[in-house]
Amino acid sequence: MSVVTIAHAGEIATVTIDNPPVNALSQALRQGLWDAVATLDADPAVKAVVLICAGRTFIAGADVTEFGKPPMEPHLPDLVARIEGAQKPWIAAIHGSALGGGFEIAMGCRFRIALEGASVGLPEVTLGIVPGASGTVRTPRLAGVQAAVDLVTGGKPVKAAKAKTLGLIDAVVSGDLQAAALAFAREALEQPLPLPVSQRPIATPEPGFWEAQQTAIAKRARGEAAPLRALECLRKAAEASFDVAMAHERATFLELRASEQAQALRAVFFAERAAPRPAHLRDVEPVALRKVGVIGGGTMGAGIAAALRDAGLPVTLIERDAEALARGLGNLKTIFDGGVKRGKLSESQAAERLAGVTGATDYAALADADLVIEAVFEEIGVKRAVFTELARHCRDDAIMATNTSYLDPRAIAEGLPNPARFIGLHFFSPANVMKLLEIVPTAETSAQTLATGFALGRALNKIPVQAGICEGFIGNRILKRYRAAAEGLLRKGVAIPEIDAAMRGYGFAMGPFEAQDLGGLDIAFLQREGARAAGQAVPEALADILVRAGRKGQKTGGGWYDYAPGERAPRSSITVAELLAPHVTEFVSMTREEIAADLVGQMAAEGQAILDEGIARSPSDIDLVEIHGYGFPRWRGGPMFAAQGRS
Ligand code: 3H9
Repeated sequence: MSVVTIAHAGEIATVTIDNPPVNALSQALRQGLWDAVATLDADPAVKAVVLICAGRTFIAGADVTEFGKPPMEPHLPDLVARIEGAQKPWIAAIHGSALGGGFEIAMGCRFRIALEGASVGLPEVTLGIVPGASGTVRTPRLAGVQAAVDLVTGGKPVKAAKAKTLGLIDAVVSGDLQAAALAFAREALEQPLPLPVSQRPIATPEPGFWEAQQTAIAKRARGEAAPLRALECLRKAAEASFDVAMAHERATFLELRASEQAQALRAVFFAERAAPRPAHLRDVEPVALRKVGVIGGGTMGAGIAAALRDAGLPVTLIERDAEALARGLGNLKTIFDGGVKRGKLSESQAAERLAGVTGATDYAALADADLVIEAVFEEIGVKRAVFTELARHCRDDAIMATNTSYLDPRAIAEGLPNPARFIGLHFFSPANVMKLLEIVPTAETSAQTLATGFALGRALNKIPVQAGICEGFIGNRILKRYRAAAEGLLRKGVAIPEIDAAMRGYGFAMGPFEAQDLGGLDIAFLQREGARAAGQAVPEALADILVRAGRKGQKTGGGWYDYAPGERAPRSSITVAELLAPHVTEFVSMTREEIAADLVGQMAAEGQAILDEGIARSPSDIDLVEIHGYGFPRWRGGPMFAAQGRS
């Protein structure tokens, strides 16, 4: 079947695009639309054209799978111009999302209407590029420079109602989109037509506008190229002619499309979409999840319960006594109240989320749970006791998960009557915010249990990644190597602030030492001490020296840095320099680039070991773990992508 079909309703023609899954602008689709313009221009009976899409969405953008290949005719900017120049007015009828090239096509139309719930946007910067078919040139003509800057440099789509307020669309409709579009078209034909978007003027912004935007965006972008290049294009649109701005945008688009950042972001884009549905589980039916139990209402348990509630799942929260339960429910309330404060939830939504949590101190309350996630203290005896209770009270087919981050899940599952339904589900704190979910099967875990872990990941809108069993799984194992490597540099005489600055320069929000000061040095210290007590040969870390000196991070007024009371700004510490001096054996000089290359290289080397041992299934899984769990800059593609790029 053709991806573009034409139908007639009186003097209005409807062009329907049907190019699953998301009506991306493949060459065939561009050609189909190109030809449709000619066909309809040549048909004297047609007075206006409605452009509408089949399936789940309007055009979601250029076909990203074509980005690695040479551009093929008809080029998108030419197609947008052709639609705008058509002899009959075109009306874009938008449902789902009109994104990137999809919204650019819509801007080529004389009118845009959208269903309530639809959104429009220019997410190109999230792919390391700028809009390449007039997004930076037409958007300010429709909505002014401020809205255009927000839309294009931020990459975040806006909902129909806001799009209407901004002038990006002409009407928001409900019900039958096609009928609404036909009615809109008939009415529009009664009025004089508005100017094509390319012919509209752009109001000149206040003096200093561009400079202020540049400063703000550079700060936010932390080395990511596309947002600033997009700003440059928008400025050109405001200051030069339409044609000059178009040429500038196209050249920038083509240059960035071939850049390493864009390649990295494309790889992440596809890895993220592949992650929730791994090929090896394609034919395995997950267990239906209707009711979930969470054991433990501490930071982690409450975060997990909140994530489940955000996904609409009823939750039973179990704590050991009434007091702990009250604390756990209080933690949940704090999370939802925070959502209200940040404008993410209404008061009534927050109340509804909390009302969906049933607190209990008796495991019998879990009799009808389909899945139970344990999030209690990281101590093997405590965890085993929980699973003994679960085995007694849960249904035989209920899935039992541990949220352990460092313990061996096999040891936790020992003695369970039906180990096929046991699995590790490692959330990251705060669990209702962080996207990463490490899914850790044991040898006994059934395919159905594993598939259910992924189904949960999808339901919670997480990035699920399968990990094998080793200390720290994928993410914490790499973190350990990263920290050890950073300490290695300290031993060679590289200064703490230099290392942190190098990693910030690379694109992390924080360097390794600042991050430890924020999170606390004691957790990893206690793990090392535990391993030592169990007879393992764990070498002395520099962090151990600090913790023994009472320096556990910001919470104790000092860790790798000193902190003035009530302040979070790190200050170099003479005490730390003195404590560590005996361990500094060399004085090497390294540039920040060399520092970052060294540390990222070590992360990648650990990643390679993890792959070789079969702990991770692919390099892109490791990259997703680092990006979504550890703040690795997305536009670098992850340590494995970065290492591959260097070789
Ligand atoms: C652009 O437009 C540049 C222009 O300015 C200039 C050009 C000259 N291409 O996300 P989902 C696939 S840049 C190819 O799970 P949802 C995706 O891989 C583009 N494929 O669906 C997946 O495949 P599979 C700007 C694409 O319902 C399937 O579709 N546009 C594309 O949760 C379903 O995807 C964007 O960045 C694509 N553009 O969400 C929009 N998009 O089933 C990116 C998706 O084989 N897309 N696929 O795994 C989205 O944001 C979401 O897909 C959308 C639907 C919100 C539309």
